Amino acid sequence: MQVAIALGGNIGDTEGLFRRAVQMLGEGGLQGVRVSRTIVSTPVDCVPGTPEFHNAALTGAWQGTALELLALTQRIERSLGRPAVHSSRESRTMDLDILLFGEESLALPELVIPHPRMIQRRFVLEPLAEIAPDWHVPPEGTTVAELLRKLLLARPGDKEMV
Ligand code: PH2
Ligand code: MG
Ligand code: MG
Repeated sequence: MQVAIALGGNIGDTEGLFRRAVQMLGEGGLQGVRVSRTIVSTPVDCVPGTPEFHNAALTGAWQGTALELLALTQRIERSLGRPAVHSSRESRTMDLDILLFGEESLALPELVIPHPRMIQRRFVLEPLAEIAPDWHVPPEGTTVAELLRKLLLARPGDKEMV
């Protein structure tokens, strides 16, 4: 299955940590990985004073289940210094969010795909559009490029991203 994952972090050597995460995903079985450029983005839904984030996206081919991929991403987050229990509003060394799993939709207690907030987040869609503009995002099947275009039209003055 072709999968897409978002990378984010705002503590430490984020570029080095991203490289390490990509390497560990490959070692964990993700094949044919393609990684976007990294962007610098203003924190969204975080407490005032939160440092700016680095964000990127990657795609690859995964042979296992979505939950097996989730287990791998969580293991990598922890080994790169993120506590097991962690609020989404806190700073972090490494956040790996599964965005897309083919064109499947999934709603389990521990994993919802497509990632519920991805279509509102420029820091997700912009890197993803660089490597996977034509991916059809369920449930409507709108492409990533089109979702990004709509987001930018809806929020022309958005200063979310530097
Ligand atoms: N991640 C969050 C909350 N806010 N803001 C930016 N700019 N980048 C992120 O990766 C991010 C965020 C929760 O995962
Ligand atoms: Mg996240
Ligand atoms: Mg996360």
